[in-house]
Amino acid sequence: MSKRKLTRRQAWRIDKIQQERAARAQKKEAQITAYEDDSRLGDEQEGLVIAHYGTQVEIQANTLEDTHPIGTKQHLQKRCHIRSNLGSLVTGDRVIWRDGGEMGVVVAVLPRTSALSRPDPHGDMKTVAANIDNIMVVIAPLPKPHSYLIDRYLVAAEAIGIKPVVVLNKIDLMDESNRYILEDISNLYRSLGYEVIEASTTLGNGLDELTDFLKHKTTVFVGQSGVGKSSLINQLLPDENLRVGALSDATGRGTHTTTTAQLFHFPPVNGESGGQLIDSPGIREFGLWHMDEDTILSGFIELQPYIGQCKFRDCQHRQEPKCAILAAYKAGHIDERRMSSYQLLRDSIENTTK
Ligand SMILES: Nc1nc2c(ncn2[C@@H]2O[C@H](COP(=O)(O)OP(=O)(O)OP(=O)(O)O)[C@@H](O)[C@H]2O)c(=O)[nH]1
Ligand SMILES: [Mg+2]
Ligand SMILES: [Zn+2]
Repeated sequence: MSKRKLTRRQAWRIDKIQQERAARAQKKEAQITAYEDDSRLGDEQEGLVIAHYGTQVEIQANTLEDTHPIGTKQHLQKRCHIRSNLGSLVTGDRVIWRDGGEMGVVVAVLPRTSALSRPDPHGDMKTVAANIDNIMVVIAPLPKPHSYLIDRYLVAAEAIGIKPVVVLNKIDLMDESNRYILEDISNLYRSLGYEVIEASTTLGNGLDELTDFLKHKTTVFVGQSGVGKSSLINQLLPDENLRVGALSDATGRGTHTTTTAQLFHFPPVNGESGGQLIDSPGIREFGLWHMDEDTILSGFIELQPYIGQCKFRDCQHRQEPKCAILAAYKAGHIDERRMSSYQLLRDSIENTTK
C-alpha cells in the first residue's frame, strides 16, 4: 500500500480536527460531572423515556406538576444525561431520575417487561423500544411490500412473545395493478392467524378498529420507511403533529423522515392510562440478523408444530431424510414464500456466524 505524504496544510487540518474533538469530549465529560454532583440534584423519582437522542434521553416524569399557566397539571418533561454505568436506554424504558434544573440525570433503569430489537445496517441488534405490549407491522401498496421483510418483523415479535398485527395502510392506493398482490399477502397472514387491519390515513379507514386494538396498551409501529407509520399516529392522536415525508419520486421508496423512536400518549380514560404509541424510524431493508436458529424457527408460527419431530435431533431442515418441516412443506402445509423467508433468514445468520 502506498503511503501518501501529507502536505503541511493537511497535517495542520487533521491536528485541528483532533484538538476540536478532544475539546468536545472534555466539555461533555465536564457537563456530565456537573450533573453527577449529587448536592445539586433533586430527589429520585420515576419517569418514562419518551425519546432518545444520542447520549441523552427525553424523560417524562410520572407525577403531575402545576406547570401550566391556567392551572392544569402536566407531566414535567426533561432532557437527561445518562449515568455511564447504565448502558443504553431506549424509548419506553422506565427509569429513576433526578432533576438538575436545566437538565436531569437518569440514575437507574427499571427491569424491562419486553424489548423489541432489530439489526442496524451493520447487522448488530439494536433495541428499538422497551416495555411494549403490541407491535403493529405497517405495510402499504407503496412502497411495495415484501413478505421477507414482513416475516422478519413477525419473527422479531414472536421472539419476545408478542403476537404482532399487520396494518395494511394506504388502501386508497389499491387498484387493479396491485390488488391481487395485496389481497394475496393479507390472505397469507390471516391464514397464519395474524390480524390484518386495513387502513387509510387519507380516507380515515380502519382508525376505529385500530383505536380499539391500541387502547390501554403500549404499541410500537414498525415497517419500511414511507408506509405511513407517522401519518397513522397523527390520525390516531389529533393533538400530535409528527413530521411525514413523501416517497422519493426517483425510487418510490420512503425518505427516512422519522429518525428516532418517540412515545406519545392517548388521553387518560377515567384516570387510567389511555395507552401509548411509539413511532419508530422506518427501514429500507434489514441488514444481517444476529438471532439464533431456534428463535428464527419458532418465530415462524406455522413451523412450531413440527419442531422436534425430525428424525435427526440436529436436523438442519435442508435435505435430511425424515425432516418433519420439509415433509410438511412438500405436503403443501407451508406457504412457499414463508418457507423461502425461513431459509433466507436462517442462511443470513449462518453467513454472519461462520
Ligand atoms: N395515499 C396515501 N398516502 C399516505 C397514507 N398514509 C400516509 N401517506 C403518505 O405516505 C408518505 C409517507 O408517510 P409517513 O407517515 O412519513 O411514513 P413513515 O412510515 O412514518 O416513514 P418513515 O418515518 O420514513 O419511516 C407521506 O407522503 C404520507 O402523506 C394513506 O393512507 N394514503
Ligand atoms: Mg415516520
Ligand atoms: Zn428437519
